[in-house]
Amino acid sequence: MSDAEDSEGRFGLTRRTLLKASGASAGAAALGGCLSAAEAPDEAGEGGTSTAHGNCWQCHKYCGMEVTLNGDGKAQELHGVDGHPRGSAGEGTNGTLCPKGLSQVEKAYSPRRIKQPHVRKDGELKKVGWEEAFEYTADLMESFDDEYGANKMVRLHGFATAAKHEACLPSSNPFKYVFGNLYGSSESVPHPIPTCFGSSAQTYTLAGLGGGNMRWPDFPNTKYLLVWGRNPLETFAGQWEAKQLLEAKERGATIVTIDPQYTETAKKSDKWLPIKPRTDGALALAMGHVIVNEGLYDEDFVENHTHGFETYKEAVADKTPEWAAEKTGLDAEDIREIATGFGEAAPAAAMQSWTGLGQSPDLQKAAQNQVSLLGLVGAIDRPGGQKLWSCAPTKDPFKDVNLPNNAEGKENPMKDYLPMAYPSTQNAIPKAIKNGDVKGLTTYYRNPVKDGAAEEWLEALDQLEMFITIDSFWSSVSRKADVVLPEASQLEKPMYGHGGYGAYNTQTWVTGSKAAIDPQFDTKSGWEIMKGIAEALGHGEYYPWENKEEYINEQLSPVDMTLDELDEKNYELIDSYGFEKWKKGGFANGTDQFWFDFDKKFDKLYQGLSKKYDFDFDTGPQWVPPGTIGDELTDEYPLEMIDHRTVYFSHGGDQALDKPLEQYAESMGKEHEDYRGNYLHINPEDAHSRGISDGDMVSVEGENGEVSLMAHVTEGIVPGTVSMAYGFGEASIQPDEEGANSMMLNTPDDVDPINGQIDRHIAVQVSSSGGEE
Ligand SMILES: Nc1nc2c(c(=O)[nH]1)N[C@H]1C(S)=C(S)[C@@H](COP(=O)(O)OP(=O)(O)OC[C@H]3O[C@@H](n4cnc5c(=O)[nH]c(N)nc54)[C@H](O)[C@@H]3O)O[C@H]1N2
Ligand SMILES: Nc1nc2c(c(=O)[nH]1)N[C@H]1C(S)=C(S)[C@@H](COP(=O)(O)OP(=O)(O)OC[C@H]3O[C@@H](n4cnc5c(=O)[nH]c(N)nc54)[C@H](O)[C@@H]3O)O[C@H]1N2
Ligand code: SF4
Ligand SMILES: [Mo]
Repeated sequence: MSDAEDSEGRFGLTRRTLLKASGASAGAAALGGCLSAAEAPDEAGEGGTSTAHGNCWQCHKYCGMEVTLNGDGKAQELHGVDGHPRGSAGEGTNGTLCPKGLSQVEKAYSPRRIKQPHVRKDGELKKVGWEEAFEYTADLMESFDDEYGANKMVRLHGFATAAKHEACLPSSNPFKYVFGNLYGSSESVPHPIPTCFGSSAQTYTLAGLGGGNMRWPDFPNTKYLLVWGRNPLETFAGQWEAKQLLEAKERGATIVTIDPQYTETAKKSDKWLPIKPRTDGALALAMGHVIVNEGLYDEDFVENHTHGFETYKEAVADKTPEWAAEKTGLDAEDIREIATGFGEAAPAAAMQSWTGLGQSPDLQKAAQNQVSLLGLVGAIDRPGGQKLWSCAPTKDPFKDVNLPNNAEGKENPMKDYLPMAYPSTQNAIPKAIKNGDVKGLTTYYRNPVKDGAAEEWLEALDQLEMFITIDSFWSSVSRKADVVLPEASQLEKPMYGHGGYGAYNTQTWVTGSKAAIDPQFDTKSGWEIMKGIAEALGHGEYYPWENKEEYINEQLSPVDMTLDELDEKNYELIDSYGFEKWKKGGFANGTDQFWFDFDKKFDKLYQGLSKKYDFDFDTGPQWVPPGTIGDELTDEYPLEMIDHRTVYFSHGGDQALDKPLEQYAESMGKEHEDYRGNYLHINPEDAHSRGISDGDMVSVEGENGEVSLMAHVTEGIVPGTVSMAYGFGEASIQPDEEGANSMMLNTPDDVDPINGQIDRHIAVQVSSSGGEE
């Protein structure tokens, strides 16, 4: 057995928690930074409890944390921070943490964590110390460079590094700087395209709103909210969002949820429109038809700040609610009602949309029709409308070290696999590995096997000449790596973030905290891991900072603050800003107009697309029926499978923890079952005609494969559609890989041809796989 299977634990202690403990004497300060767990004086245990701050990073939104530590400096309890921009509804309101945030104590001390660095020796993963791990990594990288060239390695990073759609994540990206700039790997696959919501992100950006701004309206002023292909009461981007949504409802705003599933948000809404998946384009056009015909649009905005209105008018002219009712399965009167409600409330009318319209090429045009409604009623960056957020100024400390770019001019190993209009792709990487075009991979806080082409990924990972992972839990992915560098979780490292969307709609802010506890086991923060690799590669000169706190102090310098000062309260409000940003700065499409029509940029592209698929694509809004590019439902595969998130898990990041697994099973009323996987949500109509009862194990089969999981028979999903939470099954960090990985059914070529977004609408058949678990 390799060392990778090992899993016992021990608890650590920091100098800081000792100093903060009420019983620690002034003399403790004189001990300097050299206390380790083993050296901790016994008296520390008698000091009673103390508190420290933290910032939750489980879904990467920084909710403020108050950490209660016992006399031994061990984290005991977590609470929210009142007034926190992401963890509360704003000034004078309570801060809280969601179930994922609250499970951070379990995460910190979890025996399932990767407890020390591992490197592959004689074919097996062996435990090593950090020094040896860094040396081994650098040697491996150097010989890989000599043999194949550094550019043959692809970088996959999660949110731990800058993600493009999170406009205010730290604008510094050590992962990119070390593996890209210093080492010379030219290709990385970031978010949001092509794994998150590429099909809509690109469209929202072309229209001018920007990929991210479709998610967070100006809650305090909104009167009408369309939650459209999103479930923010479970997928809130921080606690503030769910709270402000519920406050808006209490204040009298109308909330309408448009979703094939009766989500937690649908339950709290004034109206649920159970739409057939991939038919949103029809609904949006019909709404536009009503708004134009009733004269509810903003003539001044349309005339002065938009492009292509004539095309738009033509596109909606014959799209009556009755026409859309037939496509969507909705009631024409409901369509008329929400169109009028939205139009009358504008500009205090907004939308919340994310992956629901972002994970299928058939939805790309739907997203264009949808975002057009905001331009039509002028509800962009006006009180109560779609907000354009601002961030506090920050500094990228690497700006001062004259970082070279050793990747410059190197060939992109994925160049032959790229989509039509986007410079990177993910689903084709396994094929590129098989073809020998890509030979190395590094992943940081990321598991591509749950995203798409799962089976192909699992095979391809075995064919890599070099695989370096920075992760926290063992899985069938991390076990395949040649180097496994274990990262410390968020309570164990300093954190810093600088604003954007949040509880303060017109104020920028910063938040940050020092480490509340020491890195557990023999782990390090990602920042330190990058520094270690850079130094071992002989690039130490580009890491002049002693530690992450010093580095964060530089990031904070534009707001004239240190991490010590920020840690006192955990957050600080910085500057005020207002509305109608587009008057000064222009739209996200780089012009001073909102685009109904993409003719200025996508003319040729849509001509190419029309040739490729037997369909006449327009540059303007239009109806694209499901199955035009994506899967068509057939007699063999008559059901449409989608997937979803729950409040207990952030993607595939916490299924190794017991509490979330228990809570999830309880929420499904299945805690008594000997099963901790995910569930297939299926309508009674579809279940009973197949002889399936609630709690049965079922098999889901598509063109590319078959998976098995437990059925959850529920009216809360429209007939003809089935859905499961992802992050389970094959390659999951769930210790037994229980449940199903929906992406075992995904075919690698099933992507949005324009941007490479992985298609997560798959035609399947479901059958009983023989009784209960
Ligand atoms: N708890 C939790 N919160 C999270 C995350 C997490 O993993 N866990 N991840 C974060 C990230 S990175 C993201 S991208 C967001 C995603 O946030 P959301 O987009 O809210 O994610 P889901 O909960 O999957 O909700 C998508 C909804 O779209 C619906 N849907 C699917 N297909 C269609 C369709 O064709 N039409 C319509 N109208 N609806 C459709 C599904 O039924 C589902 O309810 O969540 C963020 N917040
Ligand atoms: N089937 C399906 N797949 C999807 C989606 C979907 O809707 N359906 N949504 C997509 C979306 S919107 C997004 S944004 C992506 C996100 O996907 P990713 O960026 O890949 O994020 P996670 O799934 O959270 O990453 C899981 C990995 O992080 C590791 N991990 C957990 N905690 C830590 C830590 O503290 N440090 C480090 N270094 N590693 C840690 C886990 O052990 C695991 O290996 O997923 C996409 N994948
Ligand atoms: S919403 Fe939950 S998981 Fe996300 S940062 Fe806040 S507490 Fe953590
Ligand atoms: Mo995402």
